[in-house]
Amino acid sequence: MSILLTEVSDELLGIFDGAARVAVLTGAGVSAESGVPTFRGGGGSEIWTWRGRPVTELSSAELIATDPKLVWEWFDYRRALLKECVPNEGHNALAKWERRFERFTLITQNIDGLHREAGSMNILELHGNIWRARCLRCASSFEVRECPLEDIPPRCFVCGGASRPDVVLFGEFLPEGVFDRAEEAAAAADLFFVIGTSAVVYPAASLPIAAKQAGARLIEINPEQTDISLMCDVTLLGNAGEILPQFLKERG
Ligand code: BJW
Ligand code: ZN
Repeated sequence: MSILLTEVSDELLGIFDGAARVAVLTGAGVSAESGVPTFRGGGGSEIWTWRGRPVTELSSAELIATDPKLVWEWFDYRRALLKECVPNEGHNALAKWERRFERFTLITQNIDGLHREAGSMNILELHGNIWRARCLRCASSFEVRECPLEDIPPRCFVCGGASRPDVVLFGEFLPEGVFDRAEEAAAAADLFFVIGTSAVVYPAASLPIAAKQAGARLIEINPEQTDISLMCDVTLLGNAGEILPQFLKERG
């Protein structure tokens, strides 16, 4: 049975305090309060739009194969917006959670780098990172902070080859090993949080299902109910930046 709450109850604090192995899956909603648009809206968040084209088309394996320059321009536009964004209270709380548990894994679908900026350490970036590029010739991955980009595509530091954004587009496989580690953390968790994601993009959306099947308690944090709400033990209806710090409040 799924319970709907609007704030963290004493019973939930008890479950949180008693957990040893915690895993968290975050999505675009966790960065919404930092001013980062989401992909599908929800909770009053802004949606990414660019030149009237849907994200599913812009961030796709098809487009990067046919028009890589356009894909770089789309990412350059987003990098300029993200450059102005800083972590919010939700990111900050998750960085503090990490120190409380025997084992803590932060699995994120976000490519904005804000979890790391907030101080989280054990992060699995399922969909890559917008501040990195990957060489199409030698496969080296390297940081690119320049924004706006002077040359498109940026050239590889190692071999001078052309690069692409080091992110996972629709129709592409996730980086080798990262998803395996996420699956392992989900299966080992006694408490699994699903935060700020519509949980429609696979394979990320299979992680809460795997955690539940392996016996974890599932807690969702989202201002709206989603495709997986019914499967969750509790859905906390609210903004991540308001709900997440409540788990850190003084115990009575
Ligand atoms: C708040 C809030 C606040 C607001 N606080 N919350 C099985 C079935 C059907 C299809 C597939 C399947 N398996 C694979 C597929 C295909 C596809 C897929 O899943 N499609 C679905 C849409 C159906 N998956 C793939 O292509 C994946 N690759 C793959 O499976 O490889 C194998 C393969 C290869 C070849 C052919 C076929 C298979 C790769 C997926 C990569 C996803 N990439 C993107 C773009 C990354 C780069 C970029 O940024 O441009 O990743 S898509 C986009 O969606 C982005 C996100 O990480 C991802 C998830 O979105 P997220 O984070 O959930 O955001 P939203 O906007 O959807 O939701 C925001 C939520 O926040 C809402 O719920 C709000 O309410 C909430 N919110 N304010 C808390 N303040
Ligand atoms: Zn190279």
